[in-house]
Amino acid sequence: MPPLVAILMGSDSDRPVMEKTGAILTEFGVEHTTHVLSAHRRPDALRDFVISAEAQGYQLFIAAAGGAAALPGAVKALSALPVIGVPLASSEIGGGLDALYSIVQMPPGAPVATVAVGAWGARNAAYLAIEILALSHPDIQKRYAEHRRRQAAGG
Ligand code: RP5
Repeated sequence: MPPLVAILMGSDSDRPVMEKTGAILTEFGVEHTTHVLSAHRRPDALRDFVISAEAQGYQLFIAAAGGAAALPGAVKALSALPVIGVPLASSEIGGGLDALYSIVQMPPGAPVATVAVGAWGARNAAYLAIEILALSHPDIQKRYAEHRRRQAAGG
């Protein structure tokens, strides 16, 4: 089965936080790939990947960046697939507020579903992706429903 989710990040330095996203997708059997593609430093490589992603079978992007976090918005500008944005606390101001504001304040018509800053957001990006994909993938829906049952039972 081709990968459904592309996890993008602006720098290799984002990887330790974003490994949590991949681990949760793996736990739920969601095929995914991970790419370091900076909107600022590698715009051409980012564009090439994003505009060909849907034809390759991808259904959703998770894009993480810190500082002047252009990546999630740049991905949205190039694709109609859903984009989940993860703000990271990389710069020396704001503890990630800079990235949060950059990602969450997309103009109407270009949505990026923005999650919490850092590790919580990295994890919730995976869960949100799973919930979206579960709408059209019965196998993912089944695994997620079982997880929710365990969670409700206190497991
Ligand atoms: C952003 O700048 C990246 O997403 C990263 O969070 C931050 C710092 O990048 P490096 O200088 O560590 O490569 O674009």
